[in-house]
Amino acid sequence: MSERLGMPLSRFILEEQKRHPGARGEFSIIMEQIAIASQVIASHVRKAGLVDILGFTGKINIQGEKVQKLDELANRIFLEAVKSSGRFCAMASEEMNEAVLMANGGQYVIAFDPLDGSSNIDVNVSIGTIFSIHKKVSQGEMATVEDLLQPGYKQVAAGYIIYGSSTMFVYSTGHGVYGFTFDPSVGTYLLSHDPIKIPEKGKIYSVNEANAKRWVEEGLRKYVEWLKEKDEVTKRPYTSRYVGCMVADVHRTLLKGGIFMYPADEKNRNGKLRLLYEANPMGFLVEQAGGMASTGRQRILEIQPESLHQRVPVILGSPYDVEKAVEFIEKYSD
Ligand code: P6P
Repeated sequence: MSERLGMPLSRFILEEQKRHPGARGEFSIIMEQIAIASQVIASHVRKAGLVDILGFTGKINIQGEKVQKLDELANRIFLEAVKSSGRFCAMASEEMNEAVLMANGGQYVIAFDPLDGSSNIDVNVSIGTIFSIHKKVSQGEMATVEDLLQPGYKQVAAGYIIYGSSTMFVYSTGHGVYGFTFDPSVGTYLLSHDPIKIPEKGKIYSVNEANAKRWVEEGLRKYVEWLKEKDEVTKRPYTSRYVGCMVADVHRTLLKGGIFMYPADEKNRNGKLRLLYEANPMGFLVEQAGGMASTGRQRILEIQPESLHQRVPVILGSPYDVEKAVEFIEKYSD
């Protein structure tokens, strides 16, 4: 039992900085601002049913999805917090067609999904915020899109906030994954998961099976049918859990083990989930927790991004389970 449990997020970040020489106070400022933004977003999410911010703005975002008012609000809140930290010179968001590029001396860039799973807002199911942070690599004063188009293994930090039965802040700076639970009586996040380690093998698979007939990979259809067969040795059949919000499904997979998938299908030839602000940050966290994150054909974190809103197939979770899915893909690949 970690004696650090209950430690406030701000103190934990300072302790972590002392443990990693060379880390300046940047992360403290960055994580503090992100945490504050998440608390403001959480306050709006918690009363979404009461305040007339439900329903659509009528606008369509770059994904071709109707934009919920809460999506726009969350984007504005997160963007302002990131800008006010003064540490970022480039920002990309699911809610913004173009990146925000600045020449403000910031040495970091961030990609985020301000409110993932927003279709769940109106039915009071968990939603979340996801963020991915890289170091600026371009030489000029002004940030460039290339600063945002870096492979996932170069992330210096990634995390998510899940607005569920409790509000949790989960992040990693490359030295393990840590979970903090918001305590309203204290008014801040307290360390509750120190650290998060994904089980080697799970018993839960998480995928929208309605798409199964359209999946590009025949091997995944065979794999999911295999999971349903009875076998004592491999503890099958697995059980199925699917929230329809990546943050919620990945959070459960991190804690309980198993596998989460959003495969490529005939409608979404590159999958539905976005590389920069969904697959990369979640893949980074899952690997930091001891798991694996693959497209089925390659490690997600090794993909060289080509565009801000690029999509990729996602298969992530416990090593045993991801390796088994990849094995089926290879076996049935034509
Ligand atoms: P489907 C939410 O809209 C999202 O982007 C992810 O959070 C989630 O995993 C996925 O889409 C759900 O998609 O097609 O199963 O509803």
